[in-house]
Amino acid sequence: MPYRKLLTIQDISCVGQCSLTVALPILSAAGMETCILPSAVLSTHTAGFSGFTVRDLTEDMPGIAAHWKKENIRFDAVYTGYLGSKEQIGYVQDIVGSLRVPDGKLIVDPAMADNGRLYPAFDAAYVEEMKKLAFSADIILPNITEACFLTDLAYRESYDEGYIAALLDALTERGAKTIVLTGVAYDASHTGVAVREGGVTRYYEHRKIAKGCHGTGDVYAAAFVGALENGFDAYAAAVLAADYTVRCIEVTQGDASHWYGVKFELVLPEFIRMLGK
Ligand code: PXL
Repeated sequence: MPYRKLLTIQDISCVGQCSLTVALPILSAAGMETCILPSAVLSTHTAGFSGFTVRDLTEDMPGIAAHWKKENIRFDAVYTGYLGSKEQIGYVQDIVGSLRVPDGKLIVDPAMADNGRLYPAFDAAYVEEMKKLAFSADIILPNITEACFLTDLAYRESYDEGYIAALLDALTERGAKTIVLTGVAYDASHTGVAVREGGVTRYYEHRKIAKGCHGTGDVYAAAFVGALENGFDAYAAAVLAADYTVRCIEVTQGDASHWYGVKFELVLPEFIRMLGK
């Protein structure tokens, strides 16, 4: 594969193994120049720590983008994750419109919700903005909660294949192109991912190891993008990312002090091998 330059836009949670502290090493390991645009700087992620600090970087975005334009910098792909504010989503759309190469992909992880709820920083107005970004993307990676917020369908704890098909249909009707729906679990000991591409849905099921490991959505999305940009198709990238994420959870489980993230670094050599490098 040719050497590629990717831009990822998400927050820096200084401690907590999520967003940029996960995406940057994983995408670099996948052999890409990984440029970053931090959406915010937080002392930790917001899922389980209390009293975290947040500096929203929305105001810095137009100046950074203007400088990149002046320097004629362009990106082969753009991958967005947790963003800092609803205003930011407009800037992100400008950046994608002006700084992505013509056939470059936009991959959006609408990282805003889990377990039936929005993350503390977000509200209904944010969801409306995220719909615009997500439905303009080439590929989206929502979990079931995020898919519900994007489609206004009711969230369900337990469901069958009919419910998942209805979610995928609703996302498609609203403009989603390729969909990688994560955390699709039909029984308590398994989970998996449903990939809809070109009207065809394929499901990859794997063992469910632990309940609700923080940061695994970000590990998954970064590994997916890394595989995709290495020439894997969406389903193959979704399978590889699932296998890698499961391994990350395996090496972390059993260490109760490590509740806030997964030890993804320990499995990077395996990830590189999975990519065939
Ligand atoms: O993993 C998603 C994520 C990213 N960034 C921040 C978060 C979360 C999830 O809670 O709080 C700041």
